[in-house]
Amino acid sequence: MPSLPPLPRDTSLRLYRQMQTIRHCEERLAKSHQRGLIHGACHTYVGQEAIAVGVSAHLREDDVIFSTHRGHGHALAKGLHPRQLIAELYGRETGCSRGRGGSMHLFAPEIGLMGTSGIVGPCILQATGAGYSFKLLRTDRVAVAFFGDGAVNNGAFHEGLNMASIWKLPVLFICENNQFATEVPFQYAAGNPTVAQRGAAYGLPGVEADGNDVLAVYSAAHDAVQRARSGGGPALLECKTYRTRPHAEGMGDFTYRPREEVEQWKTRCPILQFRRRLLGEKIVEAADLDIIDRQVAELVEEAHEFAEKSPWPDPQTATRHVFSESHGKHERH
Ligand SMILES: Cc1ncc(C[n+]2csc(CCOP(=O)(O)OP(=O)(O)O)c2C)c(N)n1
Ligand SMILES: [Mg+2]
Repeated sequence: MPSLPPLPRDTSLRLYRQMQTIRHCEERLAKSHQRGLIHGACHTYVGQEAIAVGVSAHLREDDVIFSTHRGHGHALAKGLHPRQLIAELYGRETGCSRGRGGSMHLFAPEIGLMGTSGIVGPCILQATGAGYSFKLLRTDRVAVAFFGDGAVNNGAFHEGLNMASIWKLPVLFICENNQFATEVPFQYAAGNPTVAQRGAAYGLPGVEADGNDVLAVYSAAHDAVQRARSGGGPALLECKTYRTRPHAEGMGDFTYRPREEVEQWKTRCPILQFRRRLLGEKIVEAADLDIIDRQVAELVEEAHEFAEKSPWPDPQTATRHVFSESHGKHERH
């Protein structure tokens, strides 16, 4: 297992703040969904925050991530401001995709957020393609695909991992195994329900981490990112976790899993666990964390107010920023 020295206090506080920011945004968005403020679907990342945060802590702004339908946490961890996230879900001009995309089309290429997506699987191939371009350009940039357990029996998983392996591409494949694809248990859907073991089938390292422990994810991702950046090739990281809200807001939850199971997982909340650990090891005082909690609550409330007051996109511009408008060298002859 990878072993890292204890984290500096500042890094610990940053991880805590980022997880709280994701949680507060998601809880705010869940309420807004009930009020009809959100246009389109809303799949929250509640319970899975440690994964996006633990991985993104090792990424530079010029590294890229490709995400899923459950992508708010990835976007925030890569550096998207809560204002830009919330405004996008409310369909406003100030959103990161200028209100045209919503939850499943969050784009901010200037910070390496290459898109969330409603289609399960392609992010694996897109990240492989980005890794290929980084290798051709002789950079030390890294590409990351975040995807769920529902994507690993999709052909894209086989094709992407195999190609990244034979060409030693700088790609991280992060499987967020929350144990369900919508309402289908992964135990039922997979002949081999241990995703990490599948790395061996493609000749790349497959590592399993506790996805509710931000330090375990941080440590595993540290090794995988360093390896990819220095030319050592791709890695597969399986983060075992659980989503504690329904698949998407507005959906029912207890026809396919027992209420007690959900309640049990709530006690393993990644934020609460990290808080207990920081206090138990006397790395911080409770007052330090309480200040962060208050600051995050204010930040997210302000972002919500900003989004609600923001203008709608001008209907005259509906087709702008949808297709590439660049001409010249891309033009067909
Ligand atoms: C190619 C494709 N097939 C099916 C769907 C319908 N669909 C939407 S979400 C989902 C489940 C995804 O589960 P998982 O990948 O485990 O992600 P999670 O929702 O658990 O985060 C499915 C099957 C889709 N969006 N795309
Ligand atoms: Mg899943």
